[in-house]
Amino acid sequence: MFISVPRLCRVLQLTLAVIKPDAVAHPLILETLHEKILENNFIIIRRQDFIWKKEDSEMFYAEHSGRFFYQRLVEFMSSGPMQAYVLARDDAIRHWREMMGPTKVFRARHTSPDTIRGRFGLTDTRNTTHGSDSLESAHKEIKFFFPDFCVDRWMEEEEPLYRTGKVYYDPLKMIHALSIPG
Ligand code: DAT
Ligand code: MG
Repeated sequence: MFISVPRLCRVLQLTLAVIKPDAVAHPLILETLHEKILENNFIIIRRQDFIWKKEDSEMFYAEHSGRFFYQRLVEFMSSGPMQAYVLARDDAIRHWREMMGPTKVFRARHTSPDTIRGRFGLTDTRNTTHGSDSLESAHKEIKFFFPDFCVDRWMEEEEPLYRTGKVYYDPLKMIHALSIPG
């Protein structure tokens, strides 16, 4: 599957998307979410499975420590496998968050039933997906999951190639790659 050049004319932005344990536990939901990512013209730069220890959850969600849901959140995020993606697209951060819908599943079901959380979320904690909420958090979160991935270097060296070149989807690795010219 090639993404043609004209659709990729605006500068690409990176975001971190995570499919949380509640969704990874259900292969059909996981598959549907992966397809949604592709249908929405995201370029999958990295994709990897993770299983967190409690300490990883605590570190990632440190900003929420002290909130009433923190312990529940930390335990849930270390309760089973997750799948993390580095996604590229124009306006990727906003677009992925729009696809996810509101944080609170019970609200999402009413106000945005067609969003990911509205369709698949189980509770306000077990809400199916994560998405970075700003450029700063995307940088930080991509580094958290993929410490060898340098966002600045990717933006400088790879972004122009992914935006203007032919991008190929590898169905076995389930990520995109640049096609070799000729
Ligand atoms: P988001 O994941 O939409 O960025 P957030 O950063 O405010 O939302 O919260 C992080 C996670 O914490 C969220 O995905 C699920 C959990 N959470 C947030 N608010 C909650 C609440 N009121 N009750 C239960 N879990 C909550
Ligand atoms: Mg958040």
